Amino acid sequence: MVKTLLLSLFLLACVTSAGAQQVGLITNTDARKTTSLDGAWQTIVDPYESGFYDYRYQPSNNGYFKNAKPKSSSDLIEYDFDSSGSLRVPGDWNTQQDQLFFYEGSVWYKKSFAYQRKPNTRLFVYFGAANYFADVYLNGEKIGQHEGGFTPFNFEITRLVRDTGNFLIVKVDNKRRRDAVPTLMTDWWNYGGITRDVKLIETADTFVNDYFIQLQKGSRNHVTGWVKLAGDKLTQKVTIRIPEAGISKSVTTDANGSAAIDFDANLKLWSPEDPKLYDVAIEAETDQVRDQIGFRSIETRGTDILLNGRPIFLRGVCIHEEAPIRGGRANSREDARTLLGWAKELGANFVRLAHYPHNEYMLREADRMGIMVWSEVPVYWTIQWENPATFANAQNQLSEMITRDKNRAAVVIWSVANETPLSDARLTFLKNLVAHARTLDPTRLLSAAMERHYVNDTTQMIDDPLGEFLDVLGCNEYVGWYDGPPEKADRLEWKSKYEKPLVMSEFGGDALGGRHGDAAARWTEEYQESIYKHQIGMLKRIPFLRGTSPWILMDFRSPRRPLPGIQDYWNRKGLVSNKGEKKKAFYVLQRWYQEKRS
Ligand code: GCB
Repeated sequence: MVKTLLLSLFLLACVTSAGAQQVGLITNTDARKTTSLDGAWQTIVDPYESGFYDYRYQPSNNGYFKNAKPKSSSDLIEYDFDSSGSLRVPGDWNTQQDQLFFYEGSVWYKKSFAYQRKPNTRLFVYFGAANYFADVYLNGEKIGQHEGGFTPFNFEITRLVRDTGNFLIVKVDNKRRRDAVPTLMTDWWNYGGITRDVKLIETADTFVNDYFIQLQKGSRNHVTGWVKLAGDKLTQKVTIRIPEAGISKSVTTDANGSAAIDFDANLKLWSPEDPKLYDVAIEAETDQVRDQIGFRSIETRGTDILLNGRPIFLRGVCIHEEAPIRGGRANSREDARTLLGWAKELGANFVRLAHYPHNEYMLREADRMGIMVWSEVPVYWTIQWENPATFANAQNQLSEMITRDKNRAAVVIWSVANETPLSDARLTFLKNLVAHARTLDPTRLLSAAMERHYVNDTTQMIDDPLGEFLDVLGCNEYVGWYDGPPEKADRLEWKSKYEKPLVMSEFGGDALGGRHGDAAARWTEEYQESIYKHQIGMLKRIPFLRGTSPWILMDFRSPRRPLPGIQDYWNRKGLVSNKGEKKKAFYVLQRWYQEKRS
């Protein structure tokens, strides 16, 4: 009963997650029959949205989504995709065209394709992400819209698709809005565009829409979850097979296409030392999907974090989705390998993927490389806490993040917010997000980067009321950078109202790679190195500290950082520069992580 309720809540979230779609988000898309729509898309930059609104600012029936062509030489059509420019998908527009570097507004994208759909199949168009708001049209008809720049969505196009001459048109708008998530003020680049892969997914008439297969909370040998079919043959036998572990369990889906999964299994557990993944097959009568899934338990006991029942320290680092070396939004498996490879070299067993859900390659690679992940939604700084639409949007982004990544063993923490100022409305908002995350996924730990404050010159207190609802306390602090000199850390004590583990989710300072000088001189590698040395001294004295993720692995672009010659619109807190050079502080942290390992 409880399980059915949880499942219906989950599916409700999926269905509402992408507007008018008939089925929920399709997960594990790599295991499906897909056709990539990546590559060059024709684009029209539309700062006044005149392809969408008429001159009275009413939505037009005849916008650019019609892809109209003049029928005669006297016909007036003021746009033409085919002779306009093009942009690469996946990719942000800012780093593809100089004149779009600071652009915030709408760009229209068009891709033509042919598709011979086989009988008894369904076709969907799937977007890994488009920042921030997408209106999607096929062959001149609107098929849906999506809000939120960092999570996937799909729309069914079975009935609209033709054998030849299809044109898919997407209006992507990255204008910041006060009521959006994130809101107007952030410290990262608002890269616009279709920033992740786009694909057509062909499925059987009735197909495995989604599934959740993980160890039950608190158990190391009991697998629970569910499977959900979409289509019209909803009652079917579905078999879950893990051949390597000799497991084959069959269930029958109910009239809604759902069945609970529940069996004992003797599995080798996933861990950073041995990131074991099993081939798992989900075999319905009409469709089969395969996945690689790891099994591990994650829980807390007092101030400890337990992985597979044993206390663990999260040796981490924060990462933004900034592409190594070339800059722009990261979007490939190779980007993921480079970033996570640096984290490994640092001695990390953990990364905090800030400040929004990263592309799926990151999670897949983390699974393979044995790196635990903290994943979060962009509920950042000054969200409109009292606005129900803002809450619905945040909740939806949380649902889409959990839906996509809930089967990744690497994910150990979902985080609902970053540095949000205390108020009753904020507490209600975040409490509700935490509760929502727990209904979707009862197995992961919940956290947030919270507020903390000084009770006297040398004592930091963690008593943010949000702490009561979290499993792991997260705190950001910038002692040595925004808060006094690096030596200030030497005298600092940390106190917590809660008997819970703390992850110091940010600390650090800026250094321009290659800039050397006195350890007291800002922007030098020596200053940053000094911050890390004093920080580590302080961190060692916090009795309830169970993890650290300093800010940040690599420099990242930010419009808030204009200082010429030093920042040039980059936040320089990276341990690695945007060009890939390791700064001195990298080695300080590496030494500490080596020590913690042995
Ligand atoms: C923070 C924020 C992070 C910023 C960082 C900074 O506290 O969480 O998004 O980039 O400080 O560099 O100021």
